[in-house]
Amino acid sequence: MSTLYGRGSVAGLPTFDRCAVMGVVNVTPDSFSDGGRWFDTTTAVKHGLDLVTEGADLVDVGGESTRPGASRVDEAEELRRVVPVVRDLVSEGVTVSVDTMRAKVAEQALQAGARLVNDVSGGLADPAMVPTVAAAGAPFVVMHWRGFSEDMNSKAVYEDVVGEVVTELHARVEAVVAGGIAPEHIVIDPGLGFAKQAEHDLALMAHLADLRSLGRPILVAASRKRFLGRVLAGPEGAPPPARERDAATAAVSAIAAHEGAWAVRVHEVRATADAVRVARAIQGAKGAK
Ligand code: PMM
Repeated sequence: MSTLYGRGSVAGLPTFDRCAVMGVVNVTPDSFSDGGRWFDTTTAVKHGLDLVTEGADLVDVGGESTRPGASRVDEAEELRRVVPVVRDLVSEGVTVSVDTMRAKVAEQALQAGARLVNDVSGGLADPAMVPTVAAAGAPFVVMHWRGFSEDMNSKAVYEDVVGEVVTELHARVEAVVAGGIAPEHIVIDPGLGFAKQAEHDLALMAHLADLRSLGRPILVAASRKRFLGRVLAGPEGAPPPARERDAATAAVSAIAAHEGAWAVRVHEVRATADAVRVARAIQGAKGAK
């Protein structure tokens, strides 16, 4: 593994002395790995609070599934799902991020107290997103994205996945900064599973340090994704279901933390909270030889 680097910090968010843990609350009936489980406001809020008890530093609230093939939810429904959950978690003192591709949802979530906008399209899906986040002075996740979930698998074509993701993310960061979002507010994300096959995700994890050339903190969201299912597949080739991929997710969290990721985004927090603490302790022991 490569040497450790500083993981960076994001203006407007708490600072962490280790890789931060972002717990996921999907307020959706059809999400990729935990769809339907936290679908009403009360259940979703309780789940978010449980994630904080288990060690989440931030809670990411989303109301639209981005699993491959998913169709889009309408804006009114997304607002109805997301905003009350954000408001209630914020009132309990939780640092909330909002997972949305819509400017209106971002705006209302920020008004409800969200601190970070996590847009899997990096501002491409909604032209109003970048101006909205810029005007609010909020931190923003720029994820590598090539198109909506309906047909993103057809865009998983690369000659050099790491180089192309770095180049495309660089262009997005420049566009977002040109649109008025401060560089110190930007987090980058390789977008594991988005227009990527398993081998692309593995190559990106193997070369996570290459993303550091962009000079911004890195978010890694590997939790329960297909590439882990592929790695864990039995002799018949059948991948375990998403909810049986949490140990593998924690392994990725340890690697991401070791490689200097700013945060990891996970569904099951407890094991990842341990993993990032162990990574931190090992890093701390480096000088103790
Ligand atoms: N993946 C999902 C949703 N949101 N946000 C970021 N920043 N990066 C990701 O890779 C990402 C994301 C996929 O859906 P899930 O909530 O079921 O994991």
